[in-house]
Amino acid sequence: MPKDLRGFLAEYERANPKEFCRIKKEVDPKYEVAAILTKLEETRKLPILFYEKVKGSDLPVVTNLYSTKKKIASSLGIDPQKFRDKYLEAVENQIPPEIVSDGPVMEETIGEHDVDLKTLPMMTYHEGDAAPYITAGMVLAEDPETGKYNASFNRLMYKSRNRAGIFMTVGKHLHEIYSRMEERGKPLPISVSLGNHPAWALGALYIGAYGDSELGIIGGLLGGPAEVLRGNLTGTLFPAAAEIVLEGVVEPHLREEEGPFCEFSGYATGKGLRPVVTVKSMHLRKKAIYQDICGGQHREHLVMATIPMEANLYKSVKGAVPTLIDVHVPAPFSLIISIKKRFQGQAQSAMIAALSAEMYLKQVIVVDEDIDITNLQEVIWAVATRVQADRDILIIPGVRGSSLDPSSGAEGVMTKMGIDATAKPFLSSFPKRNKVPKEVMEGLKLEAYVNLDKL
Ligand SMILES: Cc1cc2nc3c(=O)[nH]c(=O)nc-3n(C[C@H](O)[C@H](O)[C@H](O)COP(=O)(O)O)c2cc1C
Ligand SMILES: [Mn+2]
Repeated sequence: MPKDLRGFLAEYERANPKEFCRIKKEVDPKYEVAAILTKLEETRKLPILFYEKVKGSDLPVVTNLYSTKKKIASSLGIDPQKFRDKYLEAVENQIPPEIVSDGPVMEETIGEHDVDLKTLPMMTYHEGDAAPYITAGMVLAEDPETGKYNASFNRLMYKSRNRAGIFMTVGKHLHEIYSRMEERGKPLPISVSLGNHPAWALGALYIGAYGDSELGIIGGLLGGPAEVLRGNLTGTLFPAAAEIVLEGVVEPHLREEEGPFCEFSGYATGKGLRPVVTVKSMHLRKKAIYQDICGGQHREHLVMATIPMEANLYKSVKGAVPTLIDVHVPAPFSLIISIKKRFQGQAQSAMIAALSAEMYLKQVIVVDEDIDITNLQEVIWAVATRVQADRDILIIPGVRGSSLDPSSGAEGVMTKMGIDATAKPFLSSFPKRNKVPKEVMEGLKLEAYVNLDKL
């Protein structure tokens, strides 16, 4: 199994030529890349897109890489059905990273005075975007107390040659590390890497406790240590086989306008005063490939974020309700849980466990085991026929959530909601669902009564 992005791309293109689209015609990074993806999604086609020529940059661009579970699963050599097992196995069997002394990303280095973000094919996706953005950058940063590294994705807004605004959700781990450095009055060194093997993205999107090691999970997913280099300018770690790495620092007590940016929530989130990254150097592989993740509500963002989120939430809710059946994230900030309710109060235990495990969650619906949680019509039917609002809705005001929800208060303080859509008191004592007897359904041949070809 290849352990870097270009190895994976070559293998995927060979095995699935119809799902890999090379585009030779020059494309404009302003709006055109988003327009092409939007139109393709309308036709339900989701190939990996490889743009050989992007206006204004020498670097080719790969995008839509995580648009289907199949693509990500094949990068790990597993069946898409096995994601949850594989992910939780990696969380349980972490492999610590290995610091190596050299790696492909060191093939070219551009120093502090020459570095220019404009050489990267940063994209502008939607009318509401404040500037070109880097969206597929994975940030590594070290906690000043424990020395542990955190990995996360954070959007970067182009400001000038060597400066970019960074969006760190208040309450998430990178923001906590930055706050700890800021309390000490020190700049936070970070690395931003683009173009990693998909296992890095799955690991970075882990939503565990502060201090849990995403790098260890990446190792678990890769089946061997994540290889990292220590930057000699900033002292921070970065992936040795990334396509592109930016080393930089985030200055303390400095805030500038960042945003708006059209987000996965479906909205351009308002401007905020946010920290700024000063880029100190750029490392690149020869013929580096720039990775892009189209901003907004596109398949890629939703698919890649949902895999680790569902695995993590499954684990957390299972800890509270042993008879958990399944979890499903159908839309931003939303979760549906099915349980086999044995005791009163278990739907509430499930929703509290889920809301505590993932800060971004805002609404949770709990249903019984007879409901297909991937079928939203069935879920809404359960809400319509098993819920009394004054009895079954849990409302928790004043909780931290995502500031990307435009209905939230200042920087993401919001009211969270759980809906207990299980039958009361139990499914077994609830009116029976309409059902023709099983033996009749199985024994009856429709063709004996109806000529289907004529209908
Ligand atoms: C493409 C993509 C872009 C993201 N951009 C941001 C961002 O700009 N800011 C942010 O706080 N989280 C962003 N996230 C979500 C975080 O990366 C994610 O919540 C991660 O688990 C946070 O890491 P942590 O749990 O260590 O805090 C993004 C996720 C994806 C998939
Ligand atoms: Mn973390």
